[in-house]
Amino acid sequence: MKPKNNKLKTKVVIIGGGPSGLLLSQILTKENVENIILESRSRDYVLNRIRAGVIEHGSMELLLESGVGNRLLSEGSKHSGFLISSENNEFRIDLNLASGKSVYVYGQTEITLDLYKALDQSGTEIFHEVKNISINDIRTKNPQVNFETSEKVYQISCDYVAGCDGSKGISKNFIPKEKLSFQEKNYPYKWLGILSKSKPVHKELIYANHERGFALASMRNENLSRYYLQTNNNEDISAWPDERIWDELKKRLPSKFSSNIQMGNSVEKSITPLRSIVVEPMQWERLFLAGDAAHIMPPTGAKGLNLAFSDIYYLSNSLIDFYRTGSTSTLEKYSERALSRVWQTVRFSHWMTNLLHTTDEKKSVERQFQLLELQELSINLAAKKALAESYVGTPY
Ligand code: RFL
Ligand code: PHB
Repeated sequence: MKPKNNKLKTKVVIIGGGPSGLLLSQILTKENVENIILESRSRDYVLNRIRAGVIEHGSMELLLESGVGNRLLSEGSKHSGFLISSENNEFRIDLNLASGKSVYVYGQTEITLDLYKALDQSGTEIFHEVKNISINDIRTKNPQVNFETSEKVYQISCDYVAGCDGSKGISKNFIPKEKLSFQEKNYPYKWLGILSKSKPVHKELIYANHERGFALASMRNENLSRYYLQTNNNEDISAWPDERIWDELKKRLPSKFSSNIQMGNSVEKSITPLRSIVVEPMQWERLFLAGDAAHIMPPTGAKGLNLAFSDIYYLSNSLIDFYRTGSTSTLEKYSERALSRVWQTVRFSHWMTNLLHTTDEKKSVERQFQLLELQELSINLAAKKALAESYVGTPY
């Protein structure tokens, strides 16, 4: 029998220790707003999850202000453009068209590590491998969060709860169903990702539109490449040995790049379905949702992590404002402010996904429209500028 009811008290309980939860904790801790993180996985598992790589200008600034951006600036690489190819021809999107801004290539894994180091230094409490979280009394001034570890059963009383537990998290289940709307779109393809110890094929990212399907050549550093391939929804990772992936990448990237591709061993391989989901509202009483817990989108625009960070910007500011002034007026506006940026970003990710992926019907009207739009984008400066502005991220 586990000992019962170890009682704790804090201001904000953060459910989920991914990038959203860790960054929220870091910003609150810097402002002396006490908080506790509850994470269902082990620290090692969280630190080894390979995900995002492209960091918007605003995310870089937010990380710097939060005291965790120095390594991003010294070890990440600044990218002022990327290539789009259509069959064998490519053109460049100059990100400087967006008021001179750039993006940074720096792995989500590294950001998570930087955040853990900062939180260790400040002594923030993080419980790992927690189970059976329940949120109670969320409509009162004194919500309670119950959970278990392998040794003990805990109860934390707090002022607010932040649900930062990703798309499969449990926080949103504590909002009455009739209060929530889920808007969902599933795409008819998946992304197969491979991380390989090899020199990237080009110094900038290449988004490749090809009749065989979309491909993306990305990187983590000059010795670590990250590639993605569009696959059918019914495909399994076991059907994709490394050789087949390299073969397919060579076919989909323009020949001047694919002839240089270095085929290193894969360090990680994964397959992800593509979906857009928006949960509204992002607040109910004293429970706030942020990051993937509230929205996910296809990774084509490199937006998920960046959008999670803009939520955290709004949420942390609102909480800090409450603890400074006692007024809940900015907290009450959180959901509306966050959602306006969410919808813009989900729309952009959807547009970029449709522009670059192909369906089985190669001669369809959609394919003709797509090729025309790519051709237009390759020559139209206003269209390039609009894409650059969305890609570096709208200000918040
Ligand atoms: P996360 O990262 O899912 O973290 C949620 C955390 O909550 C924990 N958790 C729980 N904890 C306690 N109790 C429970 N019941 C829990 N259930 C879950 C989980 O273990 C986890 O630690 O959500 P967060 O923090 O909101 O961060 C979001 C980002 O991870 C995500 O949006 C990005 O990775 C998306 N994404 C990209 N975003 C970008 O901005 N740029 C990119 O280049 C980019 N590339 C990508 C991506 C996502 C990808 N996949 C795998 C979906 C590329 C890919 C392939
Ligand atoms: C990545 O490097 O993981 C990456 C880059 C750009 C994207 C998505 C993922 O659009």
